[in-house]
Amino acid sequence: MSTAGKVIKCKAAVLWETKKPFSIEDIEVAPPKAHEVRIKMVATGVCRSDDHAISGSITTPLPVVLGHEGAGIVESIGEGVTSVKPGDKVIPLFSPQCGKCRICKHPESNFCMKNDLANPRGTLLDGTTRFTCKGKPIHNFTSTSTFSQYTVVDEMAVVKIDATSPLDKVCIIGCGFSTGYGSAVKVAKVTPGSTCAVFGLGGVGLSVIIGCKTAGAARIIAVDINKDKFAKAKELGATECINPLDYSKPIHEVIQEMTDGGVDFSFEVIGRLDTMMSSLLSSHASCGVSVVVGVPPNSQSLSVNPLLLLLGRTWKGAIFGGFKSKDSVPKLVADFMANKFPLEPLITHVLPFEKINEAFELLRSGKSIRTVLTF
Ligand code: CND
Ligand code: ZN
Ligand code: ZN
Repeated sequence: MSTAGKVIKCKAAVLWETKKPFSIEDIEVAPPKAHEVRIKMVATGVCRSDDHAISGSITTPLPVVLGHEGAGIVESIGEGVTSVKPGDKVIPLFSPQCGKCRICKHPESNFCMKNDLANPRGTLLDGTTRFTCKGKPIHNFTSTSTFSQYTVVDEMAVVKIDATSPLDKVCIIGCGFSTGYGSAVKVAKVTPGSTCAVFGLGGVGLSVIIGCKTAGAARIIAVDINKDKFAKAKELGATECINPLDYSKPIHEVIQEMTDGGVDFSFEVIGRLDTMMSSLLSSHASCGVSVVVGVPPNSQSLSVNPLLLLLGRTWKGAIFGGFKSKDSVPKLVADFMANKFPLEPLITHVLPFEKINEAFELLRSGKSIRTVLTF
């Protein structure tokens, strides 16, 4: 029996308070309004940014359904939706692409002005949410909210993908893979024969390594304080792995000595101010490009001597690997289907959705790269 036009009762992981586990709740998901799409989630990855929202390091209105790295099937569409239809396989887009704003029209930039990331309202575009639980409205997260059996998103925040693609794998194209890979190939524009350093070997950092290798980097220096991450980094293309805890001097000095003054491209993929500075200093003072990928803790700042940039070094950052999401995600899925890059090595655990708290424990303890939750 069709559920279109009806309220759907289903399970979702609700975060009622920061620093607390999720509660699996029975929620109601209202039908999509005009220009909105209701999606039956099939799989979702667990990214550190969701954990930043749990810890309060990213501020977002509560209570909330988190999750931004999912894939699913369109259940129904609101009036005026033209780019997807019921039955389509789709990926929700935490960094949307409205196609009309100044940034969407900019040839290089990708951070659509309709995003709900910079100053989160925790709602859809119309300022309301389609989720309720125990009579209370539950907020959205980053235009996506994938930790629910059903979610509703704005049309600008969802894109159709290849009907034959495996959703339990391509879900990580929704954030971790694309963010890391794009940071190398699109934001830094890593060049053949270059030297790179990647700080942080989680799902995003390892995807930076895949991007550096694809771009033809000659040396990829992987940096992490958890040596258990080194084997996978090497499997994916790292040529050297170093642990800052093994050295008495600052790690940027070690990297400068290893690379005749600093790498061509460095990436911070952890989300800490001290490692953002180490990454910056590891890039060559005159020709280096350093990219901030990790999300820094809420309202904290770095003090930087402008001389660090005056000699020619470039310091930049990007959301979602600099990709315009609606344009790029279907192409990335097609590239995965054509074996242009692997996703399987990044997925170390697959768990049923109900075990979401376990998935976060695996991430926090450094035992997982990506856990994919299946519905
Ligand atoms: P995950 O936690 O899996 O990986 C982080 C890695 O950093 C782990 O392997 C840690 O051992 C390592 N680490 C921690 N502290 C240090 C340290 N002091 N020195 C060296 N290594 C250390 O995280 P993830 O890969 O899911 O995400 C990484 C960051 O990227 C995180 O901040 C997340 O919020 C951010 C991100 C950004 C974007 C974007 O669009 N820019 C999208 N998604 C996630
Ligand atoms: Zn993410
Ligand atoms: Zn836009």
